[in-house]
Amino acid sequence: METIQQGHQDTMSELDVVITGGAVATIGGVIDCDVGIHNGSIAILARNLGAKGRQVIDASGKLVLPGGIDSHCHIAQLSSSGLETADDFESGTRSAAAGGNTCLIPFAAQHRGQTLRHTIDQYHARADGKAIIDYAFHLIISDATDEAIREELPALIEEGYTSFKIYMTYDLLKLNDREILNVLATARSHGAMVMVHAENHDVIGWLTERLLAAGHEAPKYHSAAHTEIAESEATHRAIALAEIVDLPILIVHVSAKEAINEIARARARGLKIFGETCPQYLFLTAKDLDRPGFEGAKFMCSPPPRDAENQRSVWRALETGVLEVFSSDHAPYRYAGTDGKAAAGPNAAFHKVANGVPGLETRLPLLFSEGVGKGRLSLESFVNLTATRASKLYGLYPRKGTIAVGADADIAIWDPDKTVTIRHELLHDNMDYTPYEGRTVTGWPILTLSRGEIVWDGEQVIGVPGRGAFLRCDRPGPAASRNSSVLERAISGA
Ligand code: DUC
Ligand code: ZN
Ligand code: ZN
Repeated sequence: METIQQGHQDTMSELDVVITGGAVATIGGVIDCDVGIHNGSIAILARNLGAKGRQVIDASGKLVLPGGIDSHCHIAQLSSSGLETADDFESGTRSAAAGGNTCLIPFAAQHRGQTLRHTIDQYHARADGKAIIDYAFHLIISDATDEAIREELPALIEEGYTSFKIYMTYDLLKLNDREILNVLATARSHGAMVMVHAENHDVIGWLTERLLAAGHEAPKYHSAAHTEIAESEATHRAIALAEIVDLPILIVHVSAKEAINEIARARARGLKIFGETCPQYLFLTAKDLDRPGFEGAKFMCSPPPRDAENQRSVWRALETGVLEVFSSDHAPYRYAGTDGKAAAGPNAAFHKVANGVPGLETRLPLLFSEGVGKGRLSLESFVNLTATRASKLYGLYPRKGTIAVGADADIAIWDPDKTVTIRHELLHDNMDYTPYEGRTVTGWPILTLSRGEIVWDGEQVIGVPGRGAFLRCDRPGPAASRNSSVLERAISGA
């Protein structure tokens, strides 16, 4: 995209960068104005600022949006089964920047036997010097020891790790209900947001055993094993546990109608339950897992893509606000080679195949094209779902996720008319496929600025690895309890 360098001879310059002529998505709505940037922050929103900028970016006919925040992605993560994701902090943030993102919140994943402090140190070492855009961390808690819950978590929350994910399934990650209650109680006392992977472990295990005994090993049986009833049951239980403790929680990667109904019912009863979904539940179905041979493994993730009716339910939940966050759940395991989907063999049984699909770079264009382009979502909803809401839920607002004076100048300029047929060769990750190969979308981010610096110019990622900064998160306001737990009511006799 063309920018004009005005040079230092202009003594009237007081802004480092001015974006002129675009339609700007501000907190007050979409308005035609210029954006003035100074020292990496948004300094002014006004008309006719062009003459004041050392660098002027002409965004006429374009949309000027907050950069995306991808608040659920797995980067440089060692899975519990020992596989490392294909993307590290360099390739992951490169791909994200080219997809219009300016902030990632990946996971620092604890393995059993590790302290949380060791986990955090490990992930900082993986990110240091590599990231092109800014990042924070959610913790994954898989070993809920007394020490981790009573001592480490409070200290880490204080230091800016104010959200964590817990799992109700996966052999080496799952917490039992009592452990979940312990985590929720600590989150409540110290003001953190808990994200829950809600699937019933024993249901999945029981179905898997029987499917395998009947000789059903192909990728498509992953969908059958991860039945949507396992998801809705666990969603219901997670909400019940959160209600007992009196803590808002966020259910991640919601895939199906019944789980959505659980969230909607809880909210109708006045509980603060937040929900997230991902592109795979809008744009893929169980039929994709039934492609010939092992190809279906490319579409395996948990929960799995469902059917057209569930897709419609997920769309409706985004339109009506029942689901408020749209993330990628980027979990990149390559299709070819021995370090990804085929690590247990080229035709491994479904329960041995790494779960996850890539999506850092395609998340925003897919939702823009099918959501904003087809009139399902307003531009304001799109921005909320892909940036603003996550910044609020995870304690980064108002620094991130909004175009407002004082916020970081994290901005994506979109050409709403640019048509792109997604091909993996166009993307910037370290994967060897995209599940969206061949899909045509309209609307694409043509320039990404991170704290006022161009990191993606529409053709190349020019941000230098290491410029991305680690962000300490505040205690998220939406995680505040209602001060009425079952325990407190019992003790006070209320
Ligand atoms: N499911 C998860 O819970 N995490 C990573 C990828 C996936 O499919
Ligand atoms: Zn998960
Ligand atoms: Zn995930």
